[in-house]
Amino acid sequence: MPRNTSGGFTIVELLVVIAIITTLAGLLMGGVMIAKKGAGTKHTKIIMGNIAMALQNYKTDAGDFPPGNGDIASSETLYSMLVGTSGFGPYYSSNDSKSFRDTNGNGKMEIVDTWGRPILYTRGESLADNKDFELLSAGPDGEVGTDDDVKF
Ligand SMILES: [Ca+2]
Ligand SMILES: [Ca+2]
Repeated sequence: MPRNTSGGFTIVELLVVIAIITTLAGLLMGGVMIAKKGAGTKHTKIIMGNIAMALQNYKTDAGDFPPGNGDIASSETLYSMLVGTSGFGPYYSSNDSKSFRDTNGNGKMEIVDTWGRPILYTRGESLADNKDFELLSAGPDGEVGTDDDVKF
């Protein structure tokens, strides 16, 4: 292959450099994505911690935790019990308008995770480890039952 003697780059050298830059940029983007994912999960855990605290306060006043079986209706019940002003509430509030959404469009709000999906609430004997309740987020992929789910 003829070598460029002017001190510049040959096409091959240029292609190699471009390939290296592309790879590095890809790695960097991947890192940013992972960091974003991690931040979202962390944020959702903080939301769940706050809900758990609100649930304890609710129980102190009401005598028991709200009912819930992990479906979206239970998320709506959770919202109305914690964010609603009935009884001694609200037990949970947020200045962030993205904290609450009506994800299924039935006019009843849910408390949502970082990705805008409802935080699922289960209360009952079916739970392992004698937990009083469980909070579940589908995580970054939006699917329940995968590795990235966030649980409390
Ligand atoms: Ca709803
Ligand atoms: Ca998931």
